Amino acid sequence: MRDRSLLITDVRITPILIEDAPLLNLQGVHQPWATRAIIEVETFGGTVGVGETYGDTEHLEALGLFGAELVGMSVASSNLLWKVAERVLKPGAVASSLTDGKPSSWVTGVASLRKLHAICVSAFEVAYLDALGRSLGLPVHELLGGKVRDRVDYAAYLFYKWEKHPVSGATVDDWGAALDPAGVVAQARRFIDRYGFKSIKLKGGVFEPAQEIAAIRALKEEFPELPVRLDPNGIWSPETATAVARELSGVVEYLEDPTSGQENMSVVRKATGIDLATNMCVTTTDEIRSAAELDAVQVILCDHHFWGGLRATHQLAGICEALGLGLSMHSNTHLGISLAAMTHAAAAAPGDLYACDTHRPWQPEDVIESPLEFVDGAVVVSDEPGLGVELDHAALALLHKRWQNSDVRRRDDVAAMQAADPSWVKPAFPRW
Ligand code: GKR
Ligand code: MG
Repeated sequence: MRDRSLLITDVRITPILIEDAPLLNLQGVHQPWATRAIIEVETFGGTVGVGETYGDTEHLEALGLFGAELVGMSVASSNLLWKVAERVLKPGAVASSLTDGKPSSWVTGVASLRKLHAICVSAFEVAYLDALGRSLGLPVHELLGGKVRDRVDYAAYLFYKWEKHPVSGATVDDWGAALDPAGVVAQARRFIDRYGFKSIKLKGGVFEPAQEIAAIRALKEEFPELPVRLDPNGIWSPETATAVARELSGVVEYLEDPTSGQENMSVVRKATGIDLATNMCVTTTDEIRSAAELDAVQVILCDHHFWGGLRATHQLAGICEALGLGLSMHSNTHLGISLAAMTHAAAAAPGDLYACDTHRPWQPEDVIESPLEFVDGAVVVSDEPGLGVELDHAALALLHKRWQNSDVRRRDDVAAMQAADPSWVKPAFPRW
């Protein structure tokens, strides 16, 4: 007998804009505002579950089509979300940029119909699990089989950055610029003093490899006991990546996407034996087999937002364990609902987990009451029902109003860079 109280009576998708710092990457620079979408599903029993995902126009349209199909479904039936995706999200019904096989501007592999399905399923699966957990009085990690760790470690995610946004002049933070090894080390020191992070990741692909190697060496000198990673988002040729790997062998914990594509990654691995991680060349389940056969990656960075949700993350953890691959988590600009979801998924993931990436310290705002904190580099896993977070309705309304009053509708780091430097062109791969 179906529990009527779990049936969905309303679905709300609220686009918002959040402040973002002028963080540099291979494409350009983060805009002053980043888009996100906040999902709410309300049940007949009056419970509301929340989710958070990408908020650019094309995703909002797809989420809208998808969300409209969910009234009357049970929040205990997230497997059926895949069926809804197959029925509703077809080429022609969604923006072609979401399925065109080109690299996504979120630097998360290529766009595909399968990935779009996974993105929409994930956004609502998190909200379903939150609502179900709240209704049953169980934390989300228990709906995933229970936590195998009480705390989830996150990494200090360093970025080369400007002091302020060049056009608006906005300073989202008082961290100042970080444009050389000394600036990067100072940023790491502040991250570690403030949050106690025990792993360091530097977003690279911004400067010539020699400068980024110098920054990594400076970090290692300053924090010899901490593992350090470098991620140039695939912008080096296999030859350059091999040369960098030779220089940084024994210095970095792993190199993340030093070059593009599984074949090139495999070349670097074969030549150097260095461990390689990815959130670009393995981003869907069907890409895992070839990567394992080629020995192209040793660590997969899961991101529940595009892997298909928290249960898909759990499955991926099992696959990684079976194949002897390491697991970590990828992040894009996000707020506290996503951090809570990542923490529950990571808490329940079997096997060893590398400290997870998070952009969370870079965004000063949130849409939840009592934002989650990093203590000793970790987030303590909540045992409260659902995700364990409460939506801050006033904050949500404010950030939605900002979205309504603005014309920022999607992430565009290239345009943001061109606003500062009209001669900037999106770099061709490989750049170095
Ligand atoms: O936020 O600029 C950024 C990152 O470059 C992000 O878009 C990447 O997806 O963090 C990411 C990564 O690990 O590749
Ligand atoms: Mg990466």
